[in-house]
Amino acid sequence: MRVLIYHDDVGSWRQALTRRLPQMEFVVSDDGDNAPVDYLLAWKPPAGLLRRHTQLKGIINLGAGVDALLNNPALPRDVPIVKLRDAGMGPYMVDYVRFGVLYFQRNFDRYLAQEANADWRSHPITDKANWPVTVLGLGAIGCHVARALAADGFPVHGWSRRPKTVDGVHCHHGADALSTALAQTRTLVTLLPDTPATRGIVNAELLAQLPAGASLINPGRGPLVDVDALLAALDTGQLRGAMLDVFATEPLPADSALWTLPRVRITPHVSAPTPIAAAADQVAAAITALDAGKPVATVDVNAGY
Ligand code: OXD
Repeated sequence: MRVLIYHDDVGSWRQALTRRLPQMEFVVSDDGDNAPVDYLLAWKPPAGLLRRHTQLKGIINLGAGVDALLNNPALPRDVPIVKLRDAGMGPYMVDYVRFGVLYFQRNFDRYLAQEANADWRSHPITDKANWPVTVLGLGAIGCHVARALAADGFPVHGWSRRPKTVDGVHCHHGADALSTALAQTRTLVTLLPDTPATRGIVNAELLAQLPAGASLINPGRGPLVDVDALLAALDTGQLRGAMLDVFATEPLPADSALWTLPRVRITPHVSAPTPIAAAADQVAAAITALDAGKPVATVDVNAGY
């Protein structure tokens, strides 16, 4: 069986997978060989590569978000797609979000601004118990984050499209319940997939439902946030600050207004890289199951995740 890998770090993936599945032949896209392959393991493959391989039995997305793959015009519609589910990304995401929540809850944003004026004022600490955090999106990574923050002592609300139960988390679902969660949020964390239903979900209407002075952390997907609405909410103080890791256009263009705002922290899509060792175990299990015709959780192409 031949498996084609397409990834920036193709060498590490090939090594990790060959060690796990020595009976399979792993080829990389620059081998210059267009012989048919059975499976494609890829992160953001170009359309040309998908067009060349017409006999795929399965595609494994080497990341959690499938938006780029599903938006690829050459994606075959009848091939099962498996995506990474947490696969070691959850703990990285917890670190990123926990840092962001503490950044606002412990007033680091204010102290950072004060440094410029040698301003030694202190601010009272709001207890974690009085700092509700809402996580939009309870997929594998959203659940991991929600559980960890709840264990830290924050009241955590989780919101998803369909009903979910997560230990220690107040779970809400459906459009009507979103307002209930938002109304009591000090920090909003967006970990939804980028789908037609979620694009621009963080808009003026949503931001207006947060208590004044709330904060936003978006390590999910850039298109979830309507940037004009975000800028307006920062301007009026409705939002105290934002920590953003992902953007509709990446790299974030140098002329984006977001770079100029002291109350916005920007990181270059680094919140939760895929740890190859943990992910390779999941990928190896998925190809083995697919090839044996065993049930594997696949992406719902219509739902977009
Ligand atoms: C992912 C990502 O989806 O890194 O895995 O953005």
